[in-house]
Amino acid sequence: MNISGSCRICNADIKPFMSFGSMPLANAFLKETEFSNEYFFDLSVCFCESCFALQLTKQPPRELMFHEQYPFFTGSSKLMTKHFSEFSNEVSSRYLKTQDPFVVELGSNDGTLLLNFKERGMRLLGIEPSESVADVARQKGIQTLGKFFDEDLAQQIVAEHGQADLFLAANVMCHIPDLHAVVKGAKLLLKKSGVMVFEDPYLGDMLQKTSYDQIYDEHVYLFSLHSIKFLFETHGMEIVDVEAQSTHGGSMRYTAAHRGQHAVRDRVTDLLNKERQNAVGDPKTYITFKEKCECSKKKLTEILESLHKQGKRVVGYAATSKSTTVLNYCKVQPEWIEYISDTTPMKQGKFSPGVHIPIRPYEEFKNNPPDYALLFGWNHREEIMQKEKVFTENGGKWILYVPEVEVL
Ligand code: DWN
Repeated sequence: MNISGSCRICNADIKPFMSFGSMPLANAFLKETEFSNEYFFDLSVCFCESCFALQLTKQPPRELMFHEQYPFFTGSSKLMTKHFSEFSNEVSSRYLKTQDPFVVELGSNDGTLLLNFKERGMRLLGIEPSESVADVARQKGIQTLGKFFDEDLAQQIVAEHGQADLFLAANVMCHIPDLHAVVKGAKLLLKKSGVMVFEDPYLGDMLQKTSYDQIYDEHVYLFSLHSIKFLFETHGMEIVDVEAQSTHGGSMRYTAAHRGQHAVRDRVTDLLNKERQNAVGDPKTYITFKEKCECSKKKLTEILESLHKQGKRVVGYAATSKSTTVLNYCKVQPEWIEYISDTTPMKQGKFSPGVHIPIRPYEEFKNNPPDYALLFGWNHREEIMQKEKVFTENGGKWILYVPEVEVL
């Protein structure tokens, strides 16, 4: 833990404050024949006291994480699909008032968000390097470039399509180590009146809920508004609006614009003040966070071990990326969890990264319910609890670990 480096956003010196140990890639679900070649890296996090960004000490190469086998499809959650429909309504009425607007999305995944703009007949373009999900978007008629975004790509897009009115990114910015290249690209891409609207899991929520499972290979950052403000101001842009979202366990939606082109909403200053009041920039906050993670780990493993000894059937619910951090950090024993139920065909029949718990279709959970379900998809709690009313009414129990470890 004595490695040090520079903050990727503001270049200040940073040092790791917490190690999660050796970790596989969160979405590298694998077959039994692949166990011996599994990729592991040391997952540790640093906090930048200067711009208030939490970040990974090291991130694996992006081509190992985002490729033609990438198994996360945005459309797998009904509530997220609804969220993106509402998102499109809000930004359209607020920012797309010109004739023939052009909308570009960074990390457009399976096209769930862009489809809403397509239905309004707007010009649009997706940018998505993971071919598995990009292909699904193309099947919906959404033109998608299978590339990583930077200044060069921004220039190519402008040359071919003209400048954009709206540049979107949902749960994408926190995955990109070189954000300066993205913001330089956004500046080129956007018209003078254009805006970039993006949302990502919010550092303040992660600290408050001890949702340490937001930390994994793909999430190179957990942002505060302070860090995002610094980033955009470095490139002559500014943050003009922020809005808290309940999605993905607590996210923040940021709106960035060319400096001086849009009024800055009061809630930007309000959130900056709140972050200072909540000591988001205080190193002591991160020592407390680390202690809370260790406590959560201890409580969860005690429950799982005890249920195993009692012969209870425990099944994981949703093979989320986040579950990889929980299972490996908590050193969960594969025999404690019978399998993980998941609705994504690409994950089914494979094993969870690192711990190697089988992933099975949701129908198994439904047809032969276990005694306990360990809710790895806690961020979809409302949707899942609604769907699993019968399981709960029949005495099925839920194990939760965010914000507290508890059995319901
Ligand atoms: O940032 C990211 C977010 C947006 O999405 C990525 N790095 C990857 C991914 O994270 P995740 O895998 O933790 O996302 P979710 O949305 O919490 O989990 C999705 C998984 O949960 C899918 O495999 C489908 C599964 N699921 C399920 O089996 N039953 C989801 C729901 C709602 C369900 O009812």
